[in-house]
Amino acid sequence: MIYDAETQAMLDLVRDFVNKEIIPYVGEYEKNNEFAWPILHKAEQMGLNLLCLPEEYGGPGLTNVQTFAISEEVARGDIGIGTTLIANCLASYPVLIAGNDAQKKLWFDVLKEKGYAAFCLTEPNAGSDAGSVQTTATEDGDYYVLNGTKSFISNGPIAGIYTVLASTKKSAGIMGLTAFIVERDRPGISIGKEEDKMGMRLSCTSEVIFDNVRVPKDHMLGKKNRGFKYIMETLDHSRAGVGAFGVGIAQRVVEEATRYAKQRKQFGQPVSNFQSVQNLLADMEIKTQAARQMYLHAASLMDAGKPFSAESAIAKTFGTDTGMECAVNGVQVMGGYGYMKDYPMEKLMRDAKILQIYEGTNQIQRGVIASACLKKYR
Ligand code: COS
Repeated sequence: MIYDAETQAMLDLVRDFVNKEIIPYVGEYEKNNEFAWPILHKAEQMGLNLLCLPEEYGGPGLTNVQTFAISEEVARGDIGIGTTLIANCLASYPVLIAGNDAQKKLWFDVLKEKGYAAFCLTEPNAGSDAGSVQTTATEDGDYYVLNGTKSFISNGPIAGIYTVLASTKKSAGIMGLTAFIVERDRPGISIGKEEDKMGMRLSCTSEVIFDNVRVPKDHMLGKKNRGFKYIMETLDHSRAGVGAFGVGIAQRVVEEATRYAKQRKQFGQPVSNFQSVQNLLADMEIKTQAARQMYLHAASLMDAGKPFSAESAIAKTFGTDTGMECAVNGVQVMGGYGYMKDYPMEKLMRDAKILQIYEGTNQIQRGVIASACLKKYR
């Protein structure tokens, strides 16, 4: 895909921001175990936390191609910063898919004011098996009363508003799940355990606990007991964006590894002269370029209003497997130095791993892709 001039100008701006304001500083924040608010506030000024806001609600009205291409650029800088900013899109999709005008206005007004949102699906016993949600929403007059614990929630501690999947009919399994908008300041919401992660350390991840939280009935998204479908559609959408994150990491790795290989001398010459190193670099470049086309293809289908579920899963799987493979090989190109914290490569390797896991493991994605094949090829 060749970007139009407007998209290319946006991407150039973001790349410049990432090079100047993200890449030089993230290592230090991570070392000091500090949340990178100063970087995030600068990113907010560029609107990077509001990428998926439609124009009618005061947003940029970007296409999916633009949103995901920008996501790649941000991920090239840091996956924790990327997840913090772009988890807002994941949290917003259920509202975009199933919300009415009043709900969209409420959601985007709070998001603009507070800056961050979170998507509350996962629970201790509902990970890949997303339909096993145990959080309940019980009717009480004009309200639903929510009880339960959500886990591994990106932006949990900093979000001003949540999308939450809860059971409204226990006996009905996935056909008894309903989606809600829940503001953070409702009584009964608290933040539980904050996770200490291997990588993606500049994103905050926590439990969000709902203890008799009263939510007005007009905060229910779409139809009662149809929430699982909206959440699956949300994940179909967001997964191509995770593929773009994988491409961002892969792109950064190939740049760092090539630069290093050109200046590192062994046997009296730069190691970039050796074919074994060149082969590693070439494979990184091939897969990075291929993975980029995959997420852009899924995004183009979305923009054209065509089905994209399998293509999004393909983009997620290949993009994030590529991110991980490139990071592992990037460490290899740099040898012992790649393993040390003095260089960014070990962080890229730790960061890449989560992408093969979150928003649906790559094993789940392969299941989605295979079931599309089984329907398609008769
Ligand atoms: N779009 C719309 N509706 C969908 C859907 C999709 N992509 N996938 C499933 N559904 C709906 C359908 O209505 C389906 O009913 P039909 O038989 O009428 O089509 C119903 O849900 C049940 O589908 P299925 O039987 O495939 O559901 P499963 O419980 O087997 O789960 C997977 C399917 C595994 C794909 C799903 O649970 C999943 O994506 N898991 C991973 C969750 C995840 O990503 N977790 C991480 C979140 S971190 S943010």
